Amino acid sequence: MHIRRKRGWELPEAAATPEALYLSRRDALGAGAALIASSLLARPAAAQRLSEIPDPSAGLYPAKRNDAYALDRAITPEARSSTVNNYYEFSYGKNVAPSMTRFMRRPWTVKIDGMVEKPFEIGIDDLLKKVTLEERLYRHRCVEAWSMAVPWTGFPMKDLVALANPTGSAKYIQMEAFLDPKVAPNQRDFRYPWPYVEGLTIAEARNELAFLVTGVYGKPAPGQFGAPLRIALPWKYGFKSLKGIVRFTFTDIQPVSFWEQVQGSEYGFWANVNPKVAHPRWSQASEEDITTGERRPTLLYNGYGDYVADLYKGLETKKIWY
Ligand SMILES: Nc1nc2c(c(=O)[nH]1)N[C@H]1C(S)=C(S)[C@@H](COP(=O)(O)O)O[C@H]1N2
Ligand SMILES: [Mo]
Repeated sequence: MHIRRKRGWELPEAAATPEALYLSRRDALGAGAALIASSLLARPAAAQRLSEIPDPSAGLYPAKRNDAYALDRAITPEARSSTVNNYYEFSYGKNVAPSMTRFMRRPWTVKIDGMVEKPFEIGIDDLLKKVTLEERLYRHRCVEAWSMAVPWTGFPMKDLVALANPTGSAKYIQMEAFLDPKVAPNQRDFRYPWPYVEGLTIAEARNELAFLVTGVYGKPAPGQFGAPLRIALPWKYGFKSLKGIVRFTFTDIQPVSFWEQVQGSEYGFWANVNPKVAHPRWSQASEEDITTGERRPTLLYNGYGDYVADLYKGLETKKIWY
């Protein structure tokens, strides 16, 4: 089958190039083979060989599953969760991977700055040496009212907070995604305030559920899931779980997140899941499974209240739902 590069996102979802090809395409670029990549990409056999170029972190997978986080439903098949994504830097549609041809997972440097003992930068593979990866099954609830269940691999956000060693005056962490319009086509769209920014209180970041994600389905994460570093905050609407993170800034000022800047009347800082608080344009009472189409009632804090409700004691009547 000949798939011309340009046609990737014109194809119907079912006919799009399988994930393996995109993975190997990025591996090829990562290995500095950019010049030959475009000719190889048209030929699956050659791409197959390129896929043998190892991800530098591949040996860390699969990580041991932490059974504390059980699901009440089946894991969403990878074929579905890897083709129904939100990643506005690359596409405003849901099939994002075909728009990620220029994305590279390495080199990737993470900066830690602001109100910390000593600001520093660290390469993702050095960061991975300082933490222990584990697998967790989490449900994910997008503010658009769809849901999925995914086996993330990563490490607790509290371990990163410990490495950062924040000063006593830090109250929040601002998290920033990469900015590179050469790689991410929509970052040339000036209607949006790139880079994508999100924030947490330090108490939220230290909650055991806050999970920095490097892999999914027992291997390094494909680009559309936010490789090589994203966060999973399963009690909050999905837009808080930013992808492509390059910076954590500790601060005493509440961060103004991307969607808050774009549409502050609809999206705020807290964004905790609550079935009783409707989005201004639609109900949040139920959610739709992206694979089965099944509708289920939305649960307060997306069903994770046992872990996080204490964080919001006394704040329940405030604007912590959007
Ligand atoms: N950098 C960045 N992170 C992002 C987004 C985005 O557009 N850019 N979309 C968010 C939204 S709205 C959701 S629902 C989740 C989707 O994650 P998934 O594609 O892995 O399902 O990513 C979140 N993180
Ligand atoms: Mo979302």
